[in-house]
Amino acid sequence: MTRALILGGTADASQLAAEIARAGLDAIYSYGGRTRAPADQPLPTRIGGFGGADGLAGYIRREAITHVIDATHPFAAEMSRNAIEACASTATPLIALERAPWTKAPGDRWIEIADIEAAVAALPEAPANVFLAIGRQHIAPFAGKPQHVYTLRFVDPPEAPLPFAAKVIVSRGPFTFEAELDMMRKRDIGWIVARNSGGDGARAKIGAARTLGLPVIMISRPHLPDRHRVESVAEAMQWLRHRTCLGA
Ligand code: 3Y8
Ligand code: NAP
Repeated sequence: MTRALILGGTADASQLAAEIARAGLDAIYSYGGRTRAPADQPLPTRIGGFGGADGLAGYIRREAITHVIDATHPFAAEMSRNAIEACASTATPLIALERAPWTKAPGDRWIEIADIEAAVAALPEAPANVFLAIGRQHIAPFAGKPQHVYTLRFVDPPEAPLPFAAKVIVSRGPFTFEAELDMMRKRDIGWIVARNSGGDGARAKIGAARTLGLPVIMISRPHLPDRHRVESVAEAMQWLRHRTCLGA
């Protein structure tokens, strides 16, 4: 009997949940509990951590999960590593639904770097208007360059004082090209810091930066151990159906 666990939290995961619900397959959708009011899903939903890889393995056993689909974000590396470990220890089939990274297009002014610390170093010394489009969790290192005027974008209003003076836009996305262009022009943004998340939900800022000729400090994805990986919801559904038919 198939019972899939979707590790969600992305637009792709939401689309997958809709397909699975339409197919009438038994599945549970899981959020990490990062936002106050995550989008509703057409599947039974759980919110919050599992308690590390061991906690996830215990959950898989207790809930008689037969398949795990890691549809988390490419930067949700800890969750993905835990899923690899837990599925190995419980011999549970695992697939990752992970969109392709964005690739540079003609006109893009990208400075590609490996991590947040390198992103701070890549910013100029001369004061600039900087748009940090990297959420809430990893902004503290930018306090090292307080000379800039920072614009942040959070899903929820900040609950704690910010590590440096900044203007905060509260918006959950997805974002449109026109709105990104308008925001960057109005705030006279000179630099953008982004993660190479891929997908369509956050792509608009990359196109707006290209149109405005702005430099983008692009943080590359964390490396993950090898796992079966697909880039489309259709492929993930095919995998699930195929394994379900085989009763695996
Ligand atoms: C809680 C679920 C959907 C899903 C929408 C996608 C698109 C919009 C773009 C910018 C970049 C950022 C951030 C972003 C995008 C989609 C997608 C995507 C980037 C929600 C969601 C959850 C989260 C968690 C949140 C992080 C934050 C990252 C904001 C829901 C809306 C910056 C990633 O306050 C916090 O703690 C927020 C944490 C992880 C990164 C960070 O470190 O701050 N996403 N985002 C999920 C959970 O609890 O399991 O609330 O409904 C999902 C989406 N965010 O169904 O349409 O699929 O990528 N999310 C980044 O790209 O760097 C915004 O502003 O330009
Ligand atoms: P992370 O750093 O990889 O994970 C940290 C811990 O959060 C995990 O070890 C796990 O806790 C818990 N967790 C994460 N995702 C979970 C899920 N879907 N269900 C249950 N527990 C989860 O994760 P993150 O980068 O903070 O991302 C959190 C969520 O936001 C994910 O659903 C992700 O898809 C979504 N998201 C993240 C980004 C991003 O930029 N990182 C962007 C868009 C959406 P335990 O160890 O206790 O199990």
